Amino acid sequence: MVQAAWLCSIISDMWNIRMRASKKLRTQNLKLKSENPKLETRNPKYSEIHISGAEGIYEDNEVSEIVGDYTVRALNHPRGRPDKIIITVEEVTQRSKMIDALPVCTLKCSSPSDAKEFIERLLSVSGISGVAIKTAFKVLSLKQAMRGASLVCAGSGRRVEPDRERGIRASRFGISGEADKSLSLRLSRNGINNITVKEAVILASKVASCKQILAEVCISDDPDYTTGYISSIKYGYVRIPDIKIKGDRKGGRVFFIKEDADINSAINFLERTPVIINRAKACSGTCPVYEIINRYHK
Ligand code: PML
Repeated sequence: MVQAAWLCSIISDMWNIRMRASKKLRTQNLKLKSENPKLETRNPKYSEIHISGAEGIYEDNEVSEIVGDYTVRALNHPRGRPDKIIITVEEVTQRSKMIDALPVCTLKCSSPSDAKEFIERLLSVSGISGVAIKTAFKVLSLKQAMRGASLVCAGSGRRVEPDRERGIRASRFGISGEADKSLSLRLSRNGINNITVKEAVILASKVASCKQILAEVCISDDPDYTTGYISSIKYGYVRIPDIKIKGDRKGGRVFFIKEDADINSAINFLERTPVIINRAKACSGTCPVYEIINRYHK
């Protein structure tokens, strides 16, 4: 009974806070307006563009401060002012799984063509087939980036996410205060202690902790952000500068799943199981691809 009461208290004191800011853009073809002005007023077309997002798992006493921080972040993002901000504050009702952060390093890379070659090599040594790598490149070069990640079978290259527009949303992750401080310190020694890197490391660490996932590749859909990453338990979080040229709006995420995996249970873990990072690992500087390939983490 005592144990049950204790368990209940650590579960109900935690909150998952998620923020998503977006903006509606009118995408009406101007040519149509000149040809038929009525058409535009009757059928204006809009598409929603993603401005920013954030999430974490926090204690009761942090909720109002974090909601305030997320609101300020949403309103002041370099990608522009949103017209919709959704902040969800949801009680964590399951016990969180505690994991280590992935070790971080930056690949020596200075062009998108080198990046492509390095991605192929790193994915291939992670057990991803050529056809699956091809599928991933197709997804990452879609004109309109998917909202979430594509789930690609590591052998056959089949896409198995149930909804190809929405994709899979890695969610319900956070970092403990101590691990957060330690990660910041390690990242700052390499001059990369900023929210973008930190949040990407936290998300990638949760994804890599899913037993059915072999690797992840990510290219930001932010046209001004040209560093992407490949991550896995085996090689850690490998940042790839110049993965695309500045101004390119393409991007997205691909999770490579074992061919024989239980897809629904993997999706359930990625989207719904709360995971907290409670230890940061080594962050090293820039290194060549062969050094990363020769360095196994597990
Ligand atoms: C994003 O949030 O847009 C993805 C950023 C990925 C790379 C972060 C880094 O510089 O390590």
